[in-house]
Amino acid sequence: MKMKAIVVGSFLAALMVVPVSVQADVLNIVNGDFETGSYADSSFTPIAGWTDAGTDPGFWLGKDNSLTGLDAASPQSGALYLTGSRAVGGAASQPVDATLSQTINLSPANLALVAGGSATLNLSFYYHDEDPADEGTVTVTFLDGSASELGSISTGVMGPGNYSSTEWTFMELSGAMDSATEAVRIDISTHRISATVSNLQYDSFSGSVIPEPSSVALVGVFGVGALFVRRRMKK
Ligand SMILES: [Ca+2]
Ligand SMILES: [Ca+2]
Repeated sequence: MKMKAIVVGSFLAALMVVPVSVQADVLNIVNGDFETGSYADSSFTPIAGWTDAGTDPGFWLGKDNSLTGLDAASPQSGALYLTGSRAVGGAASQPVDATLSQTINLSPANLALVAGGSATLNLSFYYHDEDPADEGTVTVTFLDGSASELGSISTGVMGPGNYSSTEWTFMELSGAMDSATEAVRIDISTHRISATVSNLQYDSFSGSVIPEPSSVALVGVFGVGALFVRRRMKK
């Protein structure tokens, strides 16, 4: 008797939780913490989930500052971080500018939110840079069903002047999404002002799509979500 009551209660609780997951859904970033792979893997190995479109690798999986004192002493999460420091891979040279990208298709729940015309993308990550000669930028570009660019949001240039130098700094990027958005592309960039090693580190990327701005819009969005899911299930 008691067991049955608990099961029924759990089922009701689950029903009540469902709308919450539709209201805000995570962005399915692959390997956002850079834990898939091995130390010293380069962006040409490649690094799982991420693509380097350059002609030479510009990124590696690093773990400490034993090779150059200017890199992060330890990962912000887990055992590895993303670094622009070629010393990790033993490379003789590296590009002045490098960009590592990942395109993420929105989940059905996120597509429904976006189609409702009131969705905001939130992206967060950690950044480390204590070399004044190196700069980083993270940009998120919104793409429609044909991969055409609808708009973008960017951190702008991040440099040692923007945060405490030897610590990992939490960075957040947020912006309204075009209602035609079906995918987003994250571009992680490094730029070197001088010298030959890009001493920049990134770790722990995560993102979500949240309904904005009003709770009135939220109800409408959930209605669209329910319709969308039903249509997909019929296919
Ligand atoms: Ca990590
Ligand atoms: Ca440097």
